[in-house]
Amino acid sequence: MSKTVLITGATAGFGAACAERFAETGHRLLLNGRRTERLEAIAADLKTRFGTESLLLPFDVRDRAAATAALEGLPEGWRNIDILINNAGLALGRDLFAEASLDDWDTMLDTNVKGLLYVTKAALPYMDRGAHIINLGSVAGKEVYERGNVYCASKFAVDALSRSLRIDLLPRGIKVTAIHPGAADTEFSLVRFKGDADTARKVYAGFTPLSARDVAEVIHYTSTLPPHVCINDLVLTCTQQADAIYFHKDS
Ligand code: NDP
Ligand code: 8X3
Repeated sequence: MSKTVLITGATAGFGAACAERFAETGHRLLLNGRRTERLEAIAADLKTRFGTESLLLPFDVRDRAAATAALEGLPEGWRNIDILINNAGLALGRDLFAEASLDDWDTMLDTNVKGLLYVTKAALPYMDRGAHIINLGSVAGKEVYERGNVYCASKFAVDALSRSLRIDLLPRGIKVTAIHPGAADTEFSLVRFKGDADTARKVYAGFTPLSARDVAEVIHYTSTLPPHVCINDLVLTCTQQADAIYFHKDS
């Protein structure tokens, strides 16, 4: 059965890969991100390849009013969301606490935590029994690492919110899954290191990281289980990574 899937941060990385994966399996898409041209290109490509119906919701998840207006403004026929993938997020900087930028901290907390809250609150009126919320946490939300400070805190918050949302939504029969990937080669490090491609590339040197597609496959899998089965919490890493800190790199 075709479902309606709302994906935040669908212009790149896991979000774009999820758009493709859910399109391949016949679902229709509500695509969010700030870069509208990318959303348009992705929707056009998926339409051509899979006949996918997409509706674009280009807003900044940090903007509470915009999130609410976008969901309240859903046209007739789109006002029922089966799957919400709260994926939009970022790290900015990898600095010791004393040296880190307050602006970076604000952006990470506003996007990764408050953005997720705003979108979820705005989407819930359109989610019925059997719907599914999938939040992107991180291994950085399971263990902290040096210079991870506020990014880790934001992902620990995603972990806590996923667990507490699951409890609060039990009576409504809405599933909540938190997915916690390890290192994955997307635009994540380019964003984190503010366009420094050399530093970004070095993050993935000496091991084979997850790809966006790997993560999208797992996210998609969690959405295919019978109505009475929910994967609550799932950590996935590449085989050369054990947790947020330990890697076995090629010599
Ligand atoms: P990318 O940088 O490749 O993609 C991030 C996406 O988030 C983009 O589509 C971007 O779109 C969107 N986004 C960022 N800020 C906003 C905003 N304010 N409003 C709306 N959309 C926004 O990163 P990934 O795909 O790797 O990351 C996706 C999620 O997975 C993030 O939450 C990240 O923290 C998490 N994660 C990533 C890991 C990794 O190693 N890559 C590992 C574990 C978790 P646009 O710029 O167009 O708005
Ligand atoms: C992204 C993975 O290890 O860079 O959440 O924090 S890590």
